[in-house]
Amino acid sequence: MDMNHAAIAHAAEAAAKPLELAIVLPTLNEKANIAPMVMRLEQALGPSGWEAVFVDDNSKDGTAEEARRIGQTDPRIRVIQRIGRRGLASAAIEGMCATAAPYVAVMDADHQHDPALLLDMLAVVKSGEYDLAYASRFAEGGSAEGLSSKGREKGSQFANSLARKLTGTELSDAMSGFFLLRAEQLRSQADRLSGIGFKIMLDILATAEPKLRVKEFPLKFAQRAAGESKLDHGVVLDFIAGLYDRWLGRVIPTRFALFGTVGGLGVLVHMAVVGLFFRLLDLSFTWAVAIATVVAMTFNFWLNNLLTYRDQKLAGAEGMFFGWIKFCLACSVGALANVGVSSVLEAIQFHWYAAALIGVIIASVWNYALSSRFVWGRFK
Ligand SMILES: Nc1nc2c(ncn2[C@@H]2O[C@H](COP(=O)(O)OP(=O)(O)O)[C@@H](O)[C@H]2O)c(=O)[nH]1
Ligand SMILES: [Mg+2]
Repeated sequence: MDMNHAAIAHAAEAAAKPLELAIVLPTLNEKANIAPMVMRLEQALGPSGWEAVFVDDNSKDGTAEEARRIGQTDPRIRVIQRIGRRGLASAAIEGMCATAAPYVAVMDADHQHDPALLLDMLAVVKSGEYDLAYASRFAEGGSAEGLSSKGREKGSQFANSLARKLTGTELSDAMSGFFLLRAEQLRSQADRLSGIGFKIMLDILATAEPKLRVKEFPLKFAQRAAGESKLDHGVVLDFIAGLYDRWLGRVIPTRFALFGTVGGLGVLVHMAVVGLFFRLLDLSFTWAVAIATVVAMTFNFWLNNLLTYRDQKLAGAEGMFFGWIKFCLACSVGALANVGVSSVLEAIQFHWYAAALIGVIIASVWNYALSSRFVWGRFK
């Protein structure tokens, strides 16, 4: 190494800052957005002192491979590839727990969030003046033009008013997915976060004890660069699920409660269809029950896909068809268990009402266990 090279190497070393900030970017089919995002991060944050953690839920388009390709020559770029897992909130939590950086930020990988805000956000948290900095589309100077519909804007405003009650903090954009805080703070409350739904920042604010001091930064919410949106924001449902999860989720898990509620509605559908075909259309009872069973299972499959598993929804004709078949198979296992158990209980002198009810509960646990694994889960 001649003198010149040595001097340059030395200068580079001196300039290299220790790791300070990790940017966590949950991804689902964002391949084309990765390389441009890395460039923008570098522009905003300089050559060192940061790393980007892409948390990819095994995207079919090769997002994880793309991030790895860049990571081979750029050690600031890291990948967590999750197999058989879905969900924005849990991806963000895992990413934030997977870094040595003292500060963590979460942002979307689709270029709707502007990385240029990161340094200012970091500065206010680092100074100790605030605990959490976030980018708001509705703060003075921000804009929500990138929001795809009026309905979503309305939903966001409704969410803010609910969030105020939940967190006791005035937020102009409670649904923001772009925020920064001390990693230590996040880790200290990670086991209290639900990981369900999309409102991870809100969850952090609601579970923090004592309350966090929050600083807003106006965000010009851009249009998504490449690819398409994966989320639909059922704001109200997210809130109800979130609230339930906080108060009762430890006793009866949120997803099972949703599944059970859907099942209850399915019973109503079943009864209505039996009534229609047996009483009104004069079909034989057996046929009426058979038709009602198929209708109710289809209804339950559809509603569970929409509500219970909305963060890992099946889509496309093929996905829906095979999902439906598997759901029906899962339910028939539950139905067999139901008939078996309730018959035995009735035979050993249980009141018929209790016997039937216990049969239903056992069947729904079975159905839930099987379908969460084979219809929407890991082995789908
Ligand atoms: N890891 C992971 N990332 C997700 C999931 N759903 C969405 N994302 C990512 O979260 C960010 C926001 O999602 P997007 O579809 O743009 O939502 P929108 O901006 O509200 O339309 C993007 O970077 C997505 O790739 C998921 O289930 N898992
Ligand atoms: Mg987006």
